[in-house]
Amino acid sequence: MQKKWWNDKVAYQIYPKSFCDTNGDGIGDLRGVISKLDYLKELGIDIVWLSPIYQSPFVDQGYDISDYYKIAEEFGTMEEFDELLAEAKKRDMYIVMDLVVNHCSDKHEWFQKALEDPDGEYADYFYFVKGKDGKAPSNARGYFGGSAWEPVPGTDKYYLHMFAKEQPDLNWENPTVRQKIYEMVNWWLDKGLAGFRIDAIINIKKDLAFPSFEPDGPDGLVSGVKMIESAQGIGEFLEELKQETFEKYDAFTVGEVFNMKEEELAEFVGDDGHFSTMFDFSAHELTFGEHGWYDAKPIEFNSWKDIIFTSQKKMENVGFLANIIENHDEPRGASRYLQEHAQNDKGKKMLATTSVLLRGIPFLFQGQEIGMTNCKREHISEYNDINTIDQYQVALEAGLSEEEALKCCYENSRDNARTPMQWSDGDNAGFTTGTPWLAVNANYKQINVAEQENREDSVLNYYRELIALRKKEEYKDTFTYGEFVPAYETEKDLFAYMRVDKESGQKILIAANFGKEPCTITLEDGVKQVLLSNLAKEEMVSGEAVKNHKITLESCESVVILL
Ligand code: TEU
Ligand code: CA
Repeated sequence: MQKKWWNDKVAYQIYPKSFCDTNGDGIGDLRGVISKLDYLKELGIDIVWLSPIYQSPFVDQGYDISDYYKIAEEFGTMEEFDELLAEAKKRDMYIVMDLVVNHCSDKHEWFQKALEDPDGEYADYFYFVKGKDGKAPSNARGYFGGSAWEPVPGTDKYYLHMFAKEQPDLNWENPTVRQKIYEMVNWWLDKGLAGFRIDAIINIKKDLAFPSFEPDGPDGLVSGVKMIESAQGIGEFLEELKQETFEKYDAFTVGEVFNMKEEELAEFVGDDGHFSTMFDFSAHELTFGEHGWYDAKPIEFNSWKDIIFTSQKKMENVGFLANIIENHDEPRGASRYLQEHAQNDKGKKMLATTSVLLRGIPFLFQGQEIGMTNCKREHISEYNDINTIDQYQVALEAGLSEEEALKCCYENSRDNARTPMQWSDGDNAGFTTGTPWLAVNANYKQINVAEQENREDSVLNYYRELIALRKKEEYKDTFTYGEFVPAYETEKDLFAYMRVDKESGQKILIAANFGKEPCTITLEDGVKQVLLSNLAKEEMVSGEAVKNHKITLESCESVVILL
């Protein structure tokens, strides 16, 4: 495997709208991001990914872009963005933007022109397709519910939208569209951007026959994913995109890829892959309900561990995945992956340890470093997310009570991660002096940066130590390139693996007890040092505990040991 500049980096996702508001309008902004760069630097972050900051009507929180060349005025100005780039550079940090090019906003000039002249040039920027027997071309359902087709007013045509109807899909089959996208990507890279996180990219290749399938719900529709899965040849688009843009700049790219065909792994993220890396969503996919959030499955420890181990192993000679426990589309990792007995600081540190030291690029999501959790709401009207509103309806239609449907949202809503960042125990968690666009999580009095900043045993300080350990000169190669070797696999409730550097022979064991009962393991001969311990018990830190080559991990205890 070829070594690349980003291999040993640690990344952090900012959801700008909820990160830090500096002008009191209740919306996070670029000034806010700039003001927190030192905080991120101290945490050990190299790469900062910003969720979309382009001009947008915000129907889907900026994932509906109306002008790719403008900064949303809610967030600030292009000058401020340039300042952010410069400030990041000063600190040896890299800014990565979100690239949303499967679709744009219906308010984008291209779409407006297409509507004006549905037989003209711009109609071909989108999928304007004739209906069948007065109905939509197919029974595909959009990700946010309802038909993926919307009538084009005054015609017998429909336009395709995999997401909301305000997010028309761009026609990648049209070479002019592709050229315009490449131009735009290069324009941003020319500014000094380090790369992109690439949104919903698997959707860009459609099955142009637009077949209908057996319905999978009472609405008579079928998940749009079916149509995407029956499409062939996405690789050509992705290769062209890479060659025309990223490759010329040695940019870092991370794909948001669902439903990839297993045999395409190397094509996607191998040495000459379409992307530098892509997110490992395998754990998250475990909970996918067959019909929606209402039949989502709870996380079961062993399958969770297995699936992470499996994806670690399959990547071994291929490349790197980007490891996450949460993002802006997911519930909070601490609420999702930790059982009740572990939903505390110990558990959060343990989860951090197992995740950050995996092979791959760690991506933290804002607030993860202080252990932010899911957010309880009393009524569906307190949610903002378009997906949540739809899934609530789906749950009701499936016969759930309002209370039950609300519980599904509590467990799955994308708004769980989108509540404002908890900076302090002051008004609105120190996020804004105004009214936040989305209410803060009531637990900000207990969970906030200010409180954790100076408390030695806080989750925040643990994350700092953990990331520093990963980057420490002596261990960096092992944590970056070292092999992933499962350990103590028969110990129930134990999440343990070794990172092994084949060249130097360095071996580091990571072991975490997710269970309620203590767990004793025998260590190999030649234990050298305890590098990190989440409980910081005296005998563990001093190395006394490992002397006999046997250690007992109590519930929620994790250790990192140099062997
Ligand atoms: O998400 C794409 C996507 O597939 C998600 O909608 C996912 O299916 C869903 O969240 C289930 O967990 C990306 C963005 O991350 C998301 O925020 C956008 O809403 C979406 O694309 C459309 O741009
Ligand atoms: Ca603001």
